Amino acid sequence: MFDPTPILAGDRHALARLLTQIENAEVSAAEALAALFAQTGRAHVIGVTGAPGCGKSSLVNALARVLRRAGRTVAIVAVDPSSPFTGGALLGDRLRMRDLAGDPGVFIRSTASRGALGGLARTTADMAAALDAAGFEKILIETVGAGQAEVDIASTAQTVLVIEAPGLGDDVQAIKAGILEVADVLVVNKADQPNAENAVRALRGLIEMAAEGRAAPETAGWKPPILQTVATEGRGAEELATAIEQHRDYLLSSGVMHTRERQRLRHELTARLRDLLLDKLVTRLGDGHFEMAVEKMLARELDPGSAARQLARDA
Ligand SMILES: Nc1nc2c(ncn2[C@@H]2O[C@H](COP(=O)(O)OP(=O)(O)O)[C@@H](O)[C@H]2O)c(=O)[nH]1
Ligand SMILES: [Mg+2]
Repeated sequence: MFDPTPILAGDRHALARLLTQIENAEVSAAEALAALFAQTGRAHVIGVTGAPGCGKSSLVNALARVLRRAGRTVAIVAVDPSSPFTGGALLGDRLRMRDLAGDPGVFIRSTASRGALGGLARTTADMAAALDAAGFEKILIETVGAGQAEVDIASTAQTVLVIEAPGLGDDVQAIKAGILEVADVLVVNKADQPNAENAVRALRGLIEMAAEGRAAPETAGWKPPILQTVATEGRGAEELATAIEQHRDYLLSSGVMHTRERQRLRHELTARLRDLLLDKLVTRLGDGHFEMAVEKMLARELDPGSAARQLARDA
């Protein structure tokens, strides 16, 4: 049986061990997360996303320092699936965050694993849950790029920061793919570089368009601010921390926090049920039936809809 006491008491080794188990999708991780679940739901999870090189790690570092000065405990999860073997980017992040190391109020973890089950988004969400249970007040999750995985990870976070930097290709072309719709705070980092104003202007235009396409009408009460920072000097980090706190206040006072949490749990339950039922069904069908259906579909003898209905009926 998993004993949650060390993690709840702030044992960093126990926490690190659990994060590794989560990363490797070990059975013991599921047991631990089940035992810790009642202690979750207290942390403020903040997603930080943007193109490689825009300054996410530097900004997370600057933000963590501001949060520490305000007496908050901070956990950082740097997710970089682009370098699973070399670990190059992760080493860079370690160096950048060196000045935070040794502070017992800070916990830093890098992960490149896509996870065996449920993928990167699942791993990240479970890591956030473990850090939440361990008592960290602010959890910063750094993710690269703007693919679907990043949008999924954004759904784990209550506040999503989208980072842009001037001169990274064609103005704000780095952010597309639906990431703007989930942005709660926009940051133009490297404001010490030329053309920062252009990036701000371009973002403002995109934000207006994205506002029209926003899925959830209850978010109408929040207009994502656009801030400028120079992460390497800590410039704008205080203002960013304030904007993040304002977003949390808005989520709480409007009831959106509650709505989103319910939605998130509903999604998670649906995804887990789907996985379980599919496993059960394939097991019950026995070997070959699934592949046989695929062969028939390949030969155009059977369409996917009918194949699924047949398999579900036969199971
Ligand atoms: N001039 C300038 N350089 C920055 C700023 N923020 C980050 N950098 C540099 O940009 C590079 C990429 O930063 P990093 O934080 O690793 O970006 P990430 O890939 O988004 O995590 C590093 O060489 C940083 O020192 C900034 O505000 N101004
Ligand atoms: Mg980084």
